[in-house]
Amino acid sequence: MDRAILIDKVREQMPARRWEHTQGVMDTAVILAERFGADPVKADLAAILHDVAKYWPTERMERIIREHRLPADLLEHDKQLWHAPVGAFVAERDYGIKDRDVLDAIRYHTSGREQMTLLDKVVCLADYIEPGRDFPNVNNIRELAKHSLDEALVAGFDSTIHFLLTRKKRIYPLTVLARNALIQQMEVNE
Ligand code: DGI
Ligand code: FE
Ligand code: FE
Repeated sequence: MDRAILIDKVREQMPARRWEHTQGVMDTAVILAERFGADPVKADLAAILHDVAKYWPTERMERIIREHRLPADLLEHDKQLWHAPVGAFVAERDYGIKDRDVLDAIRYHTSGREQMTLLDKVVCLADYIEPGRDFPNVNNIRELAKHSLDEALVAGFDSTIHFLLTRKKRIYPLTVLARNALIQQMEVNE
């Protein structure tokens, strides 16, 4: 699918402010890809689609998770997690995306995963720090992102985990695995 057509279709799936966020993620993901050596074309494509299912009704996401056997443990955790794996499914089925790297970057952009690829990290971090984002510590994460992808991403997961802890919410296991693996990598690289 032509990029301009893809953009028009994805844009129709969300309110204007979410599209602005998506544009911020596209710009940031390309900058981070160039900075840290990921493929900027794949980063752009994953960013365009990353929140495609964000505004789908819960029931519609739940049906896809059940009927297409996406990880069942999602249903036991925060619904905010669902749009990422559902988005990857939709990107493949409805938007013709075949590239496994791009699909995985969409799939894991919220939770992270244990062995994140460079592209996964770039898209996940871009989602945290795009210019429209405003949450406690976002400026610190933006500073870290100038020199270390891993340090910035750990700080991003830390802020999410902190947010979940203060609200007495469960933490999805992949997020814990993602954070542990990043810290282990950083220790090895010291
Ligand atoms: O879709 P966005 O708003 O752009 O951002 P996102 O895809 O990173 O979604 C983040 C939301 O997911 C945020 O409100 C926190 C929520 N969430 C709930 N449980 C978990 C979680 N995020 C992670 N990483 N891990 C969880 O266990
Ligand atoms: Fe998202
Ligand atoms: Fe997002």
